[in-house]
Amino acid sequence: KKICVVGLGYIGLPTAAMLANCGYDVVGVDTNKEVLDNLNKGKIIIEEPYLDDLVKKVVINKKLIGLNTPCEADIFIIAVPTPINENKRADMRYVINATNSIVSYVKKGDIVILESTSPVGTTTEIIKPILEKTDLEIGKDIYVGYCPERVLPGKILKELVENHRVVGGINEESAIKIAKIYKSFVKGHIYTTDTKTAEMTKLVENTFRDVNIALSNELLKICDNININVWDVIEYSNKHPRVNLLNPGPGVGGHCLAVDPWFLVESSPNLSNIIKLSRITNDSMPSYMFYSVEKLIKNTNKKITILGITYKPDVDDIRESPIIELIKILKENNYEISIYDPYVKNYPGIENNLMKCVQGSELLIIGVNHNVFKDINYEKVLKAMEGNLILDTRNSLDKEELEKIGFVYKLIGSK
Ligand code: SAJ
Repeated sequence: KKICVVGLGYIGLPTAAMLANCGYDVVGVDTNKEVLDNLNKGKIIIEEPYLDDLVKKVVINKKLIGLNTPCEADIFIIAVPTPINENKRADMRYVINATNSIVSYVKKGDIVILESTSPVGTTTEIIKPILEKTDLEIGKDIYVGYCPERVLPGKILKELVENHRVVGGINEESAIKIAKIYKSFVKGHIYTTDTKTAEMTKLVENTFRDVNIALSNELLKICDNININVWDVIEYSNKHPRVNLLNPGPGVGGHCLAVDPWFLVESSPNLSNIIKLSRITNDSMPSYMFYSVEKLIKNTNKKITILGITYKPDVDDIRESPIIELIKILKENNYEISIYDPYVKNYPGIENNLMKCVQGSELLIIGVNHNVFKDINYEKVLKAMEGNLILDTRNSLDKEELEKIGFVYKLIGSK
């Protein structure tokens, strides 16, 4: 069977490679020439453990090829981005374009699956009407459904296989046929339901995490205000069998948690109070980090170095990164800053020489806890710096060790 995967991003590419590895003939479609040129050489341009080896293997075996337009296939998978616009409403342009782009290739008996995280109703109200242009009967001549991805960037290949999946079919037959396809590589259970339930489930999962992080971020502010160490409070609270607080931090980034809860707010604005407030709380954290910086140094002539700007550790993704927001605020307030992140290649002002970067710095901000930062020689760093301050926004470094070598270490949310 032949599969056409439209969108070769963080989700489309690993899914395409996985299906190709299971024996399907897969065509990956993307409009980005750089992605296609690399893919057809067996290479990837994103940072994701083991994905490079898998892609290389299936491209060499000719099971996966990249094209810039869709083609005739038995199964179509749409995995394109669903961002939000400035009014915090879903921008469905890519989903609409992708669906339109496959219409002339869809034939009787084919299966069409949407994977992109989308507002509730997308499959029935956007995908279905577009596919009706084929004059084929939806659910009878062609099978349509929604199967959201649930993988964690950094662990994509592992979670693609191990996680349970939810498939929402436009009718039962569609759901069963789609579940069978995923069964080829998913070891977890595959639950079948209707499309709206599956769409809602995906949004709820990410909202759950966002709301819980917001609670911890709010606790951080409260603890700061009453002079208590929030990390101790979280540690002790989590000793309770039914409490599991998440980590506070500089804010919530990435293309999922910072976006998806807004789809729920959009659908029921007067009812989604906690969800909206959580988004606002998490979005307020970069400003709160700035306030923490200003408590440490209030002199615009001093240089600040930021270590790590991605939205979370050990990835190269800076989409919605709260540290990028913090950088913006620091710049607006005329701080001189230098930026170091070994995972990020093309960000304005990024420096790939750590020692050059910290030269003359008054303050070091740990923006994200990349694992490689543990191996930094902080003694050497301190010597190159002008001052001796560290602000850790991720609770990632050893206070005692740093203080022993002469740093003044400040962890957010601690006294
Ligand atoms: N974060 C905190 N505190 C925490 C955990 C995370 O501040 O305790 C921050 C991170 O630093 C990061 C953001 O939240 O900025 C999101 O990171 P994440 O690791 O929680 O999640 P993502 O965005 O990489 O992936 C999420 C996952 N969803 C859930 O865990 C419910 C993943 O399973 C989804 O597939 C993915 O969204 C998606 O694509 O929807």
